[in-house]
Amino acid sequence: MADPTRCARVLVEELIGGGVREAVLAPGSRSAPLAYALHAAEAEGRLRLHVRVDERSAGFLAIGLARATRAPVPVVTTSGTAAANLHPAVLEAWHSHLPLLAVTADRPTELTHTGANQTTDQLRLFGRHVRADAQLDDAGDESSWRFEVLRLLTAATGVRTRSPGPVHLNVGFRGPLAPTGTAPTPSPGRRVTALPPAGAPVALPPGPRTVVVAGDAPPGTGREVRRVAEEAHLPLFAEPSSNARAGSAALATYRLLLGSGLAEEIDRVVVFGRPTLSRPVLALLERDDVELVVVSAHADWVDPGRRAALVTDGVSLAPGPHEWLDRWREADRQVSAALAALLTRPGPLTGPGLAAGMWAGLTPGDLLVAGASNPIRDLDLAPIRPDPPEVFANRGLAGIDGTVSTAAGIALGRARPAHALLGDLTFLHDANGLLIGPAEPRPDLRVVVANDDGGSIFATLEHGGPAHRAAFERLFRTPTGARLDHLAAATGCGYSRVETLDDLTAVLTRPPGGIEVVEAVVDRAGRRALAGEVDALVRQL
Ligand SMILES: Cc1ncc(C[n+]2csc(CCOP(=O)(O)OP(=O)(O)O)c2C)c(N)n1
Ligand SMILES: [Mg+2]
Repeated sequence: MADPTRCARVLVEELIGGGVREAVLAPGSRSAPLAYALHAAEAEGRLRLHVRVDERSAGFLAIGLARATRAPVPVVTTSGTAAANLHPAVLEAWHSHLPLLAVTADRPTELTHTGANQTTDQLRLFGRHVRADAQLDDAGDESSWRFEVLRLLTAATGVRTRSPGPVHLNVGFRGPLAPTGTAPTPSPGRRVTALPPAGAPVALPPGPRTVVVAGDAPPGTGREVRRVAEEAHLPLFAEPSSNARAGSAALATYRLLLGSGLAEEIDRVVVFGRPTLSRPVLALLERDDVELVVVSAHADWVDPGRRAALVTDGVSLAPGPHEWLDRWREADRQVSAALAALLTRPGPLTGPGLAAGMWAGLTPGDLLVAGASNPIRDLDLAPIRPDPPEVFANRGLAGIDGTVSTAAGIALGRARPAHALLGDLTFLHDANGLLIGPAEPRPDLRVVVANDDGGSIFATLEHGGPAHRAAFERLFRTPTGARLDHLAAATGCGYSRVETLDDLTAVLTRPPGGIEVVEAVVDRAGRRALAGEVDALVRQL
């Protein structure tokens, strides 16, 4: 006998037993048994529910919650296209090792090919981009419901594979879809324990001139990387979302310094996290004359040139001579001073100027979500400070989608105000992330939009050159002329506009209250020329 209410209650109970504390739901009828079960669990104070109307945004809200809490987060949808809208978040979770649980309601399998409404083949909907999947049915037995949730949570958290990531649970509901009075038996409370921790770090022999590269990584990893580099006196090339971009070893302008003679002296690179931001770093990882050591906590690792000499969980490095780091620091001091002069000369606000202002204006306890495209690359040139904010970014696939929702998830997951720095297209792409109903937990989130009316990163690439001028605006920049003030008004968000760094600093002195859109108009026409000037700074060394 089908018993959707009991099935949904058992599933939710097992999710809670497996550590789920936040859940995201989008509305629909087929998913109603799960909706009621989540609602009941929230009323009992066992989890917190977030309801969103757009499934793509809902998926990225779950991404933000998972990033912030490191716990598994289910996102529940109805059947059909609703389920498919989770695919971008599933891909991001795959590449970012996040325990996202895509829970999709379905018709019973026998109706798949009958032309029934809102019914398609949802089995393996996300293809090879889930770590595990399961097909359940409300006519099944309780032990299989419990077992499959346990199996999926184990796969999602990666405790036995060291490969956390998304999973898919597809549940066929026959009905009745409204609650009936059945109560499941209590969970047997099974446990799956983690694999033993990795052994001692590999001691790297002293001698080769070594640099440390820190790509995107959670805050805990970032702190560890910083410690390793500082203790061994090694130059540290740390992306903003590595959370290692701080302290005495980190170099603000490393991306530029890789174009100097110093870079040729590098013998060995130790890479942590997932570097994606700049061509000079990727070229360094691919160099034939450099020994590459990759440190990864996961089953997979980064090796763009397919030439890593060692892949390991951790390394230890004896302190080397100060001279190597001192030379890099001196070069960084000179290039940083020239960069600061470039960015503070009179004229309109620039993207890198805005990013530096934002980096300087946030306090150590702040949370910052960096959007793809220029914002995160501009932050990657900001001066090093001892105590920067924690930084998060969707670098799994570097999409410009879902970022407003991700930022909301970070703020909600940490129960603290958050800031985001996003390009205008990145912001507009997830405008639905601003739609939050009156009964929902509301984040305190200030979204600073670097508005240059379109995708200005393309102006700094080959497409922005004179040869492609005729096609550039329409094919690449794609200006929208959108009125951000109207959008903020339509969605009930606060709005302000800043034109100077002083305006921005004034805004940043008060904590965000609710969702605020801060439109920062940044120079568009000079972007390509400025990028050229920045790249040329290293030639003055
Ligand atoms: C979902 C998705 N679609 C397309 C892209 C390709 N893309 C990369 S940057 C970019 C433009 C971003 O514009 P904006 O957010 O305004 O930032 P700006 O380049 O102006 O700094 C696009 C379309 C992407 N990364 N993700
Ligand atoms: Mg833009």
